[in-house]
Amino acid sequence: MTRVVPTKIKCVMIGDSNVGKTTIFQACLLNSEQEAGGDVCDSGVAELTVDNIPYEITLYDTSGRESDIPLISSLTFPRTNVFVLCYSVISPRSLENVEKVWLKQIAKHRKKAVTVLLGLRTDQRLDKTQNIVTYYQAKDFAEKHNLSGFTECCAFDSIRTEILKQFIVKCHTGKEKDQCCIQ
Ligand SMILES: Nc1nc2c(ncn2[C@@H]2O[C@H](COP(=O)(O)OP(=O)(O)OP(=O)(O)O)[C@@H](O)[C@H]2O)c(=O)[nH]1
Ligand SMILES: [Mg+2]
Repeated sequence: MTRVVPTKIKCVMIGDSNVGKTTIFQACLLNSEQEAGGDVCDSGVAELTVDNIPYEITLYDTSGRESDIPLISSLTFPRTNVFVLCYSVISPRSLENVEKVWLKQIAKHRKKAVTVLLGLRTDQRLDKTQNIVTYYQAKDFAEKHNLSGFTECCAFDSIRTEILKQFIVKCHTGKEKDQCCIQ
């Protein structure tokens, strides 16, 4: 039997420091090898099947320090298929910075890539009423900026982590992209 060659997707996670990028990156790659790429980025490959088609997502976790942006963009942005713009749902400022900092970098370096919004640390929103980003605030943000998708995740929820990987594939293939791929 011939083995179907997986479709490869390069996916780079960017966003402010402390929003949870490394934690979700490690959760997505729980049973895979990870490569340390120096101070500013690490990478690893996640394999999965969606609609009977095999995919290989090479995930890049990057530093959230603004001073590292030139290095991150030159090392990781070329040939990126999907950018995951990460913010923390307990930090409205980190969502503001998606607009002020991170979207501008994509516009500057790789305008045509698929760009999706990912809210992290959702378990920590449960007991709070102030200083949070709600699901609908972020959904509106994603629509306003014409992003290809939006979802939320807690890194310690293995089901949500699996859904996140499928979501990345679906946004890449555009299958659920009438306007926005929302989950
Ligand atoms: N409760 C909870 N804590 C989380 C979650 N994700 C991350 N954290 C915590 O948030 C803190 C920051 O997470 P990191 O993954 O290091 O954040 P980062 O975005 O990689 O930060 P930089 O590498 O500085 O850019 C850590 O203390 C994590 O344990 C989550 O889903 N739930
Ligand atoms: Mg990190």
